[in-house]
Amino acid sequence: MTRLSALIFDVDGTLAETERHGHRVAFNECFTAHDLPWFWSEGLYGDLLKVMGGKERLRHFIEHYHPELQLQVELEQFVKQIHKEKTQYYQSYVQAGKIPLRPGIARLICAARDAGLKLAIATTTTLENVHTLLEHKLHPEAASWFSVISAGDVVKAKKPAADIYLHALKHLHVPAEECIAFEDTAHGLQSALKSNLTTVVTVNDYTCDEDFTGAALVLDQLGEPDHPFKVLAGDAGDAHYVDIPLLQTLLGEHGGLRQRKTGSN
Ligand code: XBP
Repeated sequence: MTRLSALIFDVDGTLAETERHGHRVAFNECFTAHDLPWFWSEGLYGDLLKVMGGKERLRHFIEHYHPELQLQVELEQFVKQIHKEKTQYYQSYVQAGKIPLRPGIARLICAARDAGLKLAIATTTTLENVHTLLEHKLHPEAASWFSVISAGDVVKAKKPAADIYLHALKHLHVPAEECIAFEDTAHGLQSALKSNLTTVVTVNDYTCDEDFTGAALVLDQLGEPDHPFKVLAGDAGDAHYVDIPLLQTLLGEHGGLRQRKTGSN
């Protein structure tokens, strides 16, 4: 049976619920600071989330909702400046303890370390946002627990392109067949599947209606011993929370199926 060697985590929506009350609020605070008459409601932000990447999302918003602005500013410089300031607001929220890790994340990461598995991150957000979240919400040294943190502009094509997961796999020095990825969006799942990764999805209230075809397991959250998960798709056997034995079983079942489908051995 294929050995489980590494876990690869998405960040926003997977490690923590960072979008609705984090990035969205930070963008709005930034717009106010610049006297821009813009407000991203929770509903509008849900639509804008279809565009991965904060800079790409802001550029999409301007091009589609305020095209006239493109003639008034140097767009790329404007987007970079707003995004840089937004990142500072977002980090202040994390540092103030406003954005907790999702259930099961700290427990599973510690269990993976105890089991000698490698850890990696594959995310669209910035490297500094990942460090801030890990160091404030997991452990001051947590960033060093990860063999590789593939983040943001380290690749040109954002999710659903495979690039960010392929970057993480390249620096992990572990074959995709020995890894499991964790995601929360259909875009993220597609990126992981294109990288031939067995993937566990934990939905959130922005993504619960998305198409997760191809995921090994779809859950409401990773679960804790006293807070069992809800299985939305796939087979978790008798498990009530995600632990290393369940992931090893999933890899054996799903990883083998993927190899037979792709003819890779
Ligand atoms: C989700 C994203 C990110 C965040 C905002 O990333 O699309 O862009 O919404 O972060 P993940 P930035 O791959 O972790 O799900 O503004 O730093 O891009």
